[in-house]
Amino acid sequence: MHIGQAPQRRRTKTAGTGRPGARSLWAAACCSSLASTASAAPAQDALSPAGVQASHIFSLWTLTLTVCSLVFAAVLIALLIAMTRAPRASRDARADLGPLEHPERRVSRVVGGASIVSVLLLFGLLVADIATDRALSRLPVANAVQLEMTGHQWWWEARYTDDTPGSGFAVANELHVPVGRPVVISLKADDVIHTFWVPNLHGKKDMIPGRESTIEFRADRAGTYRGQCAEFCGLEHALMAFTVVAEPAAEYDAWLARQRAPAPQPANALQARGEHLFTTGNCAGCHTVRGTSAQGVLGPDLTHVMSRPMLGAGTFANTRANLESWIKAPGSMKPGTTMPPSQLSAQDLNALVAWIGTLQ
Ligand code: HEC
Ligand SMILES: [Cu+2]
Repeated sequence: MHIGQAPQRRRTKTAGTGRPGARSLWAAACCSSLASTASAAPAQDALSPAGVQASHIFSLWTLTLTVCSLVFAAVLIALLIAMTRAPRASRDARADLGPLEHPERRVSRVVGGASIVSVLLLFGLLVADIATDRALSRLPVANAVQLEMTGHQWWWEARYTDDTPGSGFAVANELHVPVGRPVVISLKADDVIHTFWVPNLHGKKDMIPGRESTIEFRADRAGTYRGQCAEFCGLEHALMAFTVVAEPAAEYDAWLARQRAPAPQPANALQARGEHLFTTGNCAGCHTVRGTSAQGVLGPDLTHVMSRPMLGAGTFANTRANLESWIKAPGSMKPGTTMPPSQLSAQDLNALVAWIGTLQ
């Protein structure tokens, strides 16, 4: 609406000011930000911390920004004073080099004082930096949710490793965590270096092949937060996102129970045909569906694939049409993916998607 009005305004204005253009830009920015709050897009914003770790980082950022802005303003003011203090009388007048020829006491005092203040401020920032690092490493992790996350080109595998043997399970591209409880994730990489980053919850942590590192955070505010791989990892690096759903303990427990359960049995002949195609076709070589004979590990676990709103690591919405296009030609939606296209007939594809649709 605002965007539509802008050209009209432009016509009534005299040309050459450049302001209407700027105004319509603002209107566009405003509309798009309204639109993004209206849809339930997951948050991805380091400046809106939803957990204690992100708050520590946010405080350090605010302090650094404040100190640096004040110093910047002070330098500009000093510059303005210097420029206006002793203007030349005319173009031909000799420059006033008085203070340089006979060093003024006051000038050396001001310069010396400013140097000391700079050193103190920089030292203060260093102390704040170290204090933040210590605070980040001191998150109490008793009773933490433990999981393992592996970065693959270009998707995320997460394993909920429970103390009850046999009740662990894998999910892809979507974590659920309980609000108020610490989460400890051990990070690995399968192929190249990836970086785990959920700006609302914590800073970045590299995932390096052959090495294991951990990240600890706690979500204190319920919500859905977007994570993004933050280390260039190849062609589809930009399409390697995931979400963290932070929810109250009861909802988290219900989610755990649903994810632990194996896939349901096919309820009709069409679905049974779909399952047969999946477990006897190449799909089973790469994907696991617990409760069937499919036990591949090269691709995401699909046992409860329909419980995820997005597929392909945040690339496309989980709709029937997208699922069909993906299975037919994954490379057209995410060029470079290792999942191969399939030559299924329309009936077979229909059966396959009918069965996948039951994997809630
Ligand atoms: C060579 C291994 C391989 C084969 C064979 C394969 N896939 Fe995949 N599949 C993958 C990989 C890898 C991904 C993750 C792609 C990404 O997000 O970048 C994937 C993703 C998917 C997804 C989206 C899952 C999600 O949560 O994002 C579905 C659904 C899927 N495959 C179904 C199938 C079906 C059905 C078949 C058989 C017709 C099949 N796949 C065959 C490797 C494979
Ligand atoms: Cu990556």
